[in-house]
Amino acid sequence: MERTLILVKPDGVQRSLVGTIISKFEGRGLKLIGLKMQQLSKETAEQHYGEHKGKPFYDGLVNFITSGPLVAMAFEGDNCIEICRSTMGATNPVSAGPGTIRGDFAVDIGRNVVHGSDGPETAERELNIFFKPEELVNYEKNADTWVRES
Ligand code: DAT
Ligand code: MG
Repeated sequence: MERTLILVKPDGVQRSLVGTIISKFEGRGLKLIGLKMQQLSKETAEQHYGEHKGKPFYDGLVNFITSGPLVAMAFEGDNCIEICRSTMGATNPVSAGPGTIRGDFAVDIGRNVVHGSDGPETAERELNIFFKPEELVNYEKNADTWVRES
């Protein structure tokens, strides 16, 4: 079963978009299995964004993601990584389609309101940064038969 990490970044929290962003993923029928608010330390931010170390935007990215509280979520379900990425829209909001989170609520690549894991290995690594195994909840969702055929 696929799992993914989603973050409402500090800009999304400050702009009161937490509920709206959670609703976008929930509304598609994805199963929420973890949720918490926290402010990242520089060390945790560097761990999370390690793949971007050395890039010109790296320092700004670490400063931004540690600049205020964020909301971390875990979703579970077949294809949830790709489903979440398409719900988020393109990394640069200038190119994000209308109806996507970034397309509807962002204009700047450095303030793109949401993060989502980009593949199964990344998702596992990132979920481990934000959640202890026991913080991810195992449960049946009765509505799932109305969301997925099988
Ligand atoms: P995504 O967040 O869509 O997975 P990414 O992993 O390539 O995109 O980059 C991580 C974040 O870094 C991204 O959400 C915003 C920032 N970023 C990426 N490319 C950038 C650039 N060229 N200039 C400024 N910020 C950038
Ligand atoms: Mg990424």
